[in-house]
Amino acid sequence: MDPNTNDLGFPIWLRINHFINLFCIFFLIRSGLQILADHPKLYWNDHCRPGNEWVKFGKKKMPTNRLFTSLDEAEDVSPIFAIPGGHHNLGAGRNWHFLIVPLWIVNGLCYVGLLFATGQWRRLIPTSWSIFPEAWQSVLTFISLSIPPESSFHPYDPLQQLVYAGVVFLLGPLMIATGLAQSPALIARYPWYVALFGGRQGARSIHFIGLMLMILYVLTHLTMVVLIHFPRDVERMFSMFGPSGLPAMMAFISASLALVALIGIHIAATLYTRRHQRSFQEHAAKVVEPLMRFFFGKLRSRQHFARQDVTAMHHVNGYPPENGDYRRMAETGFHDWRLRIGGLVEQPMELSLSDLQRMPKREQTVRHNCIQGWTGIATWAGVEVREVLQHCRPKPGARWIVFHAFVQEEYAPDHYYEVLRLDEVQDPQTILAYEMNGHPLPYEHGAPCRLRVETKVGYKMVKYLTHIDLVASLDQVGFGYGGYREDHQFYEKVASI
Ligand SMILES: Nc1nc2c(c(=O)[nH]1)N[C@H]1C(S)=C(S)[C@@H](COP(=O)(O)O)O[C@H]1N2
Ligand SMILES: [Mo]
Repeated sequence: MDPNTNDLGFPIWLRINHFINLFCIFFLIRSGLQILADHPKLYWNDHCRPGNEWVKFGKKKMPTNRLFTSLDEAEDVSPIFAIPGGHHNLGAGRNWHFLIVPLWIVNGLCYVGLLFATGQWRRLIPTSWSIFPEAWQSVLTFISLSIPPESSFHPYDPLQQLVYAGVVFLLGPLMIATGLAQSPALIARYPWYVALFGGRQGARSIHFIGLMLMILYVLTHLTMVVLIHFPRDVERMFSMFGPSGLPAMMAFISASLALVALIGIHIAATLYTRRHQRSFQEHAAKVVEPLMRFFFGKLRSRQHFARQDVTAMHHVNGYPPENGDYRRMAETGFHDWRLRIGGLVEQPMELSLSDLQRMPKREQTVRHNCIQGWTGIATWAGVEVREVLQHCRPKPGARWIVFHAFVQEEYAPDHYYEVLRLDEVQDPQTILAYEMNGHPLPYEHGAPCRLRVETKVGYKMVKYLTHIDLVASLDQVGFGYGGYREDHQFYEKVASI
């Protein structure tokens, strides 16, 4: 072994960096499990056909004889494993994930930078091919349940070195790459990128496998620290002879304190998130939303799937309205339905289905990305929102555009509504769709007319439209957080990933 490596030690920056990393990883794992629980099924293609998943968690069985929605498929998860735990706390789980990711990445970049700046890289990066046979020897030693002799343990044995290098330089970047590939905005703009992973479900599946590897790594790493390093430290502490007694005691105490602090922070964060969902949502939004807008906000969709890519059984979220108003209109083929556009516009309008059909028609075959995790591909046709806006001419003060739906029983007495910023609906693939796969919109997918905005996750695309309002401030809409899901389920309003 390179003699230099014996003198590397553990500089203070390395310890702090390590602590921050562990702090982040725990949050990422726990919030990741929360996100997974909302659609605990993984697939290898973007059709997400029921029964086609390669792995599934939870015991729920979906009915085959009637409509079910993806909300019915969500599973509960214990707060011991997930943050914040519970049922459908997806909004808070995502906020934790996206709050921590930037910190984790910055910390990781500092780590790699300092590794190379200080020569510490020799700890991690193998400099000889002999590392592979040597690592194999270590595997054999561990299988025989003995611990490699201390002399060959400094700073790391070859197996450790290989695993550490793999985690830092392969697993970490892969998690970032497959995480990014789940942003609807990014993959709508660069469809080739997500194709690298075999689609969004491929990226999601690989992200999950990475998560499992990460958990495995953290567990073995911590076990090793507790089983091997702690006893050695204690032994040296008690020997107290020579130079190693005091540093060993310091190492033991600081590592123990760090672990206790980590657990304490997690318990506190979990309780806080569960008890103060609204205030957590507000605080997280200050960080998460600007970052999301900065990285994904300006991307325009450039998706063009082929007709034969269309998903045969597209998932549904949100049951069709059952009430008299909606029924009556449905019975006459929505002949009496009018889409009202009002608020801060020069020219309020009432458009019938045939008015919409007479306007320039746009057709697009695109992927739908539900925030819960499933996807589906369909051809949607309708009128560009920007075209309609040209006719009604927004007033200067108008900043937000609100889409309102018919009352659905699951949300009664309220109704579903979502808000987009006016500049977010300028994408030509943002349309008021009245056709799906060449037919009038089916009931379950939003008849007679629904919004499609291809750079956002699905909850923004209001189905069963009744009216559209232009407003100056979010305070004028619901509780003021940007839509029904934001108001009631604590989602954030940018929805680009
Ligand atoms: N009116 C209304 N629109 C809605 C919803 C809803 O519950 N009600 N669910 C949203 C969510 S979360 C998703 S993923 C998509 C699902 O569209 P689909 O049912 O056509 O697949 O619709 C969105 N629009
Ligand atoms: Mo969704």
